Amino acid sequence: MEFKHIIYEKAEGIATITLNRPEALNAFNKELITEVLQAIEDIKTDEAIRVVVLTGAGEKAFSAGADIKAMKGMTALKARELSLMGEKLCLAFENLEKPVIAAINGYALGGGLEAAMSCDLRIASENARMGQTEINIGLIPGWGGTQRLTRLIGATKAKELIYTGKLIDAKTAEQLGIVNMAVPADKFKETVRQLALDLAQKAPVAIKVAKALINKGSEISLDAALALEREGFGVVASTEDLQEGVSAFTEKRKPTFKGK
Ligand code: DAK
Repeated sequence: MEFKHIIYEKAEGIATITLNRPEALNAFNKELITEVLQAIEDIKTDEAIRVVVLTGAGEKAFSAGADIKAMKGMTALKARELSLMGEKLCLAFENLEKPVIAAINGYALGGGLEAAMSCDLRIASENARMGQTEINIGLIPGWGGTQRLTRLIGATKAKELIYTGKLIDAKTAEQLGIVNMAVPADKFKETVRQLALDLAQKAPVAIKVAKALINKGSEISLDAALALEREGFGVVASTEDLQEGVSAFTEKRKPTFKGK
């Protein structure tokens, strides 16, 4: 596949999507979003891919958000199109039946943070800076930030970040629960790689079902969510991978899961 605005690589069961507009701090324009969506379509059908890493090119940014320059003089119809594309992008990561790690290597601002929050796990380099900065240009988060940030960290802190538009560092993001881990810059790439390799070895059906249950469960009553968990548990319990896991445990060896 030929791409201009992303770098798309596949190795060892891991697909890496690198947002590649470093001259604009990897800001999302229409072309960039389109290419990410194309890569996700490929990931969906490639059974060898078990885990996805999303990151930014260059030393400075994961993504500085939606392309502010492209907004100048934008018609209502174009703005609507951009809004829909951003929504689609975030939902594509959220609904992908494989785990997605956002490797936040620098600024993750506005739509950049919203994209990261639609991933399953977030690892930040200690030099990363994050914020819902839309308020500074007279906007509000438009790709799910008011909802996903609030669900991650609660209304009190979400309001503080969204109303002030301030940037926070990676350690603060870790304390708030926006990222799973803040890692020293020199250990960042290796930490992301090891996590991705670890997830790539896990049973794919179990991860897929767990992801769906966690994502959907927060939107419904506990009773209904527990019923879904029971059904999901039944599905996972019927896989060949469970039998492999049990055999490997008994035989004191590492399991090899096939996603069946
Ligand atoms: N868009 C376009 N270009 C950007 C950009 C962005 N979001 N952020 C940075 N750049 C560009 C800069 O313009 C500059 O390009 P040149 O001027 O050299 O051509 C280059 O990247 C390097 O940036 P700086 O020179 O500014 O670098 P600094 O280190 O000095 O500052 C910074 C880094 C991240 C603090 C600063 O660049 C900055 O504040 N950037 C803006 C970050 C931001 O506010 N992001 C949130 C964007 S709002 C919508 C739907 C959704 C959204 C909007 C509309 N519709 C439906 C219409 C979502 C909005 C957002 O995400």
